Order: sequence, then structure tokens, then C-alpha cells
Amino acid sequence: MRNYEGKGIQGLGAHDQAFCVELFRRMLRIRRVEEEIERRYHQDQMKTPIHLVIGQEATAVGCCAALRPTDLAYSSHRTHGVYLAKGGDLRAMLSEMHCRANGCAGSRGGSMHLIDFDVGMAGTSAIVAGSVPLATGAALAAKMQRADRVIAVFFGEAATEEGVVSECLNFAALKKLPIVFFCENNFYSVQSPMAPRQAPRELDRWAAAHALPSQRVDGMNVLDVFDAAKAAVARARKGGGPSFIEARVYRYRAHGGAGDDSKTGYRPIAEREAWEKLDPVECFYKVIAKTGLISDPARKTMEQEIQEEMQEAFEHALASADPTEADLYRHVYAVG
Ligand SMILES: Cc1ncc(C[n+]2csc(CCOP(=O)(O)OP(=O)(O)O)c2C)c(N)n1
Ligand SMILES: [Mg+2]
Repeated sequence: MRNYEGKGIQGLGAHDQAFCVELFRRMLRIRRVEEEIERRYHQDQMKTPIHLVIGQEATAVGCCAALRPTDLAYSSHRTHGVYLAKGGDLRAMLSEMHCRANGCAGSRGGSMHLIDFDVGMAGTSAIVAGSVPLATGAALAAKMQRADRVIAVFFGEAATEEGVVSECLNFAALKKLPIVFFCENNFYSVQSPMAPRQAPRELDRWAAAHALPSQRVDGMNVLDVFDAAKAAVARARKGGGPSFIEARVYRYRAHGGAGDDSKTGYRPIAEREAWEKLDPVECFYKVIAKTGLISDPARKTMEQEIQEEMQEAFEHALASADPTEADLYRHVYAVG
């Protein structure tokens, strides 16, 4: 519970109580959906690579809670958390992962390419840093159209090793674009730790050198994330320009696929275990339970509702039709 200490009365500060319970429900839902994806993954019915966010739920939920449905979110290859936190349709996500015609990307993308324009989930990309210039372009469009729209883009710390991210920070600061750059720093790129990849540097300070407000938050603490995102979104909406948030997090599972890969030796098991004590879902539950906002029976009901929704969504995906040959030629543009 270290991560909720000193945050005002019993850790919740001035946040609305129902809102806190809702943040918990959103994180729990993402956790349970991913656990079920993981449990079923070896049945080989999901024809897609997966990158689980288990352990990183607070970043997506905290930041997306600061966005309106009309604001846009973009994400990296680690997609499920942002998609669901932004309000993406669970059935369409699972259909996509099962390569069904009614998937959210028409079965063309799989887990790494989730999109739901109805709720402002504007897209995700398998290319490290690939979403960052797309989001920056969308922010330029919002500004040129004088639209009341803020863009948030999520990316891992490895994306900051790609030149295009520097270019986007510079361009967004120069043009005062309405965008929040949200870096989820989980310290690893696949199985490479930071030391061989980046000269010792603080990412929040590196970003600040591009002349935009930048801060580091505790990414395991959904309220810290929300507060930082709320301020950054408000600033962008007022025409104050971009911000950068570095959230330190830890993924509890393998880089890709199901299960944990720590036993291959690239990261100490004790390191993962230490971060598991900061579990964003369970630590927050303890805080809201201690404060009397939720009881164990109420949580049980919440768990049951999530289970029912999830099982129905899996069944729906499995019962949905495969794409047909004709679908191959839809959305294809060729110049003769
Ligand atoms: C341009 C590019 N280079 C390399 C890869 C291979 N790759 C896929 S995910 C990944 C790690 C990305 O790490 P990070 O951005 O920190 O995100 P995380 O997986 O830790 O969430 C790499 C190197 C890729 N997809 N795209
Ligand atoms: Mg990383």
C-alpha cells in the first residue's frame, strides 16, 4: 500500500467516491478479461499475437477517465487496456482476436490493431512509436479544424528511442497542439532492460527539453495518473499545448503471449515479485474497501457481472462468422 500513502484522507484525497469505485471496476474488468484471454490462448482459437497489460491497468484507466468520448486515444501494440478503458466494444475486440468478420478491424488487424471510432479509440499500431506521429497529425487536424478535441497517445519507453518521437514532441510544442504524450515506462523492451538501450537519462527531463510541461507519476496509482492526465487534458483543451507524462509501471506477464517469461533470466523474479506488491488493482481495492466505499459482497457481485459479460462476449466471438473471400477485396484501393 506504499503507493497510496500520503495521498490525503485514507489515500483517496478529494476524489468523488462513486468515481473511485468506477475506476476500480474498470481496472478489474481489464484484469479479468486479460486473464481469460491468457487462459484460453493455448486453445489456439485466437489467431493473433497478444501483449497483455496485466500489472499496467492503472495507466489506461486513469488517463482515459480524463478524456471525453469525443477525444481520441491512440496506443502501441499493448492495446487491450486503452481500448477497454476508452470504452471500446468488448465483443468487437474479442471477435477481432478470433479473426471474425465482425471484429473491430474487420479481422484484418488482430490484437495489435484495435479501433472503435464510436468511442474515440482511434487506433493502435504494431510498429514501435508508430502511433505517435499518427496522433500528432490528429492533434494538428483538431487544431486546424478548431475542434474541441484532445488527443492522448500511449507508448512504451522504448518508443522514446525512435527519432520520430522527438520530432513529434518538437512539432507539438512548436504548434501548441492539443495532445498528451503518455509514456508507460515498464523498463523493458521485449527482454532488454534499459541500461544497454539508453544512456542514463530521466525520460521526464528528456521530454521537458522539448519545451513542454513534463512530469513523472506513479503508474501503479490510478489516482495519481488521473490527476496528472486531467491537468494535461485541461491544458490541451484550453489551447495551452501538449504535455508529457511518464508513468512508471511493470508488466507482470511476458512481453508477448501468455504466462511470465522471467525464468529465461532477463529480469530477476524478485523484481517482479516486488512490483506485484504494488498491484494497481488490489492496492486500490484495499484503499476503497478500508474507506468503506466497497464491501467484499459488493466486489463479489462486480466480479460476477464481469464474468457474465466476458463469457457472453467470448461465446459471441466464437459463434461469429469468418470473413469470406469477398471480404479480402473490401477496403482495398488500387490505382491501375
Ligand atoms: C519499429 C519497430 N522496431 C522493433 C519492433 C519489435 N518490437 C515489438 S514490441 C517491442 C518492444 C517495445 O517496448 P516498449 O515500447 O517499451 O513497449 P512495451 O512492450 O514495454 O509495452 C519491440 C522492440 C517493432 N514492432 N517495431
Ligand atoms: Mg517497455
